[in-house]
Amino acid sequence: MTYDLLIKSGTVATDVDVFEADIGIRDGRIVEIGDLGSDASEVIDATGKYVLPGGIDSHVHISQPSGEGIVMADDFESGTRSALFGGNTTILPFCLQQRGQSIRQALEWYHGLAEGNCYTDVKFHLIITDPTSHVLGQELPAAVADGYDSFKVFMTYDDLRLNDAELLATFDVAREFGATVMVHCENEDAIKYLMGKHEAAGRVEPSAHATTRPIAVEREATHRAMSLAEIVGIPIVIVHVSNGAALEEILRARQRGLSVTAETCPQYLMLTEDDLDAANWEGAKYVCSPPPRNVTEQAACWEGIQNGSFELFSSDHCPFRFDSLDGKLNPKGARGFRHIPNGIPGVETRLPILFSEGVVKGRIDLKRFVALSATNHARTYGLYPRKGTIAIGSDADLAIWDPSCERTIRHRDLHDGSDYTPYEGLEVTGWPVTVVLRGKIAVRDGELVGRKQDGSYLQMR
Ligand code: DUC
Ligand code: ZN
Ligand code: ZN
Repeated sequence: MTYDLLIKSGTVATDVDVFEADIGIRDGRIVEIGDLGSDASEVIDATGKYVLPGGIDSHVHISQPSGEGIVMADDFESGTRSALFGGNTTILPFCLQQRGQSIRQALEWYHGLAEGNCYTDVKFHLIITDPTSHVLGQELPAAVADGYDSFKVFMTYDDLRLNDAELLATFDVAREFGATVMVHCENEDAIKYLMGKHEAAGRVEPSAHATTRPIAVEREATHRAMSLAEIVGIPIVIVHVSNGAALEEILRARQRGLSVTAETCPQYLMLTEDDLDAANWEGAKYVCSPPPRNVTEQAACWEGIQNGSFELFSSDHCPFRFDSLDGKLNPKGARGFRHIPNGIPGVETRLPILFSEGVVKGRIDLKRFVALSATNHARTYGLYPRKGTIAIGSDADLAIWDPSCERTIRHRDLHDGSDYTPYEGLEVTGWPVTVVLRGKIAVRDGELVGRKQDGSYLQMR
């Protein structure tokens, strides 16, 4: 047989081209693209379907320690299974260095969780919370040399945040050893000030989460993070941008010559702060940081998606259960917005939402969809051209989309470990019905055929 797997007669898209073709796969790689006959061990008829690069979600939280008594709803098994059903073949979750912990300890623990439990390929980002001189001088350079070459730093959360001196020092290591830095931009002192005011006024309900983290909190921190990057002389990734003012800061920094990659997420296109007002404390379901804004900011984020200001569209999947003591409704028995764990599920719905709201509604074309969903993630985090495109020699990571499939999003049909979706009842058109991971069918016509041992850790160096 010429091919192990042949995908016939689909509409193939990359970030630069859309064309009708067959794709021939051997030994997990794409070996030919064109009019390829039928000499294959297995043939998938993709007539009327789109054949796209498997999605890469470069912002996913799985099994991340989240404070005493609070537990993330997904481990690697459920998180990667959910990702797979949403048309993804690679995810990039975060390995958190807890304060006092060495980077190696954090990596060993996280690899132990992932090993043998992944339906998709994975590669870790580090979260640096304790940049001691030993960490900066020895541990981080060694980790980068071993291929852990992207890390996230936080400007908010007491147990995660770095101060400006620590940001500068961490950026400097990234510059020297060639790592990519992602920044969560919110001004913690301003948030604390507003929390104090709210609580003094008796405002403790979920909607106070949004009003204690207004746009200025994010805009100021975005400006500061980029200024510090400019001073050190490094490119920077600003993650989960929620509004037009922060995006304007990014555009201005780019005009000054700084290399800034910008990411936004489904919640900033589809949710608003009004969702946090839902009755019976259900507003907690939408608590994430930065918080959802309003329809004007949604429009600004759409514009950034349409004109290419955003290179990355990620889920920021950070799942907690709603009705659970270790989750959002009554965390550890406590009530009050400051106790609600921040983050929402979305790894499975990211691409169907972008496809339906973006491609089907005519806001973006298929090429931009591919760029935002896969190619730009691979380029930003060093996976391209092995991942993120359809080309000879690339891994055969493919999502076959039925562009006319109509579905109503219901949590009961999803595959994550949470007990709700923020998008319950949303009607979408288009769904990834078949997913291929390195030449192996993992989801066939909506049915799981892959195994949790099939995903690999992507060791790129
Ligand atoms: N930041 C994230 O990146 N994800 C969820 C929560 C948060 O604050
Ligand atoms: Zn963040
Ligand atoms: Zn996140």
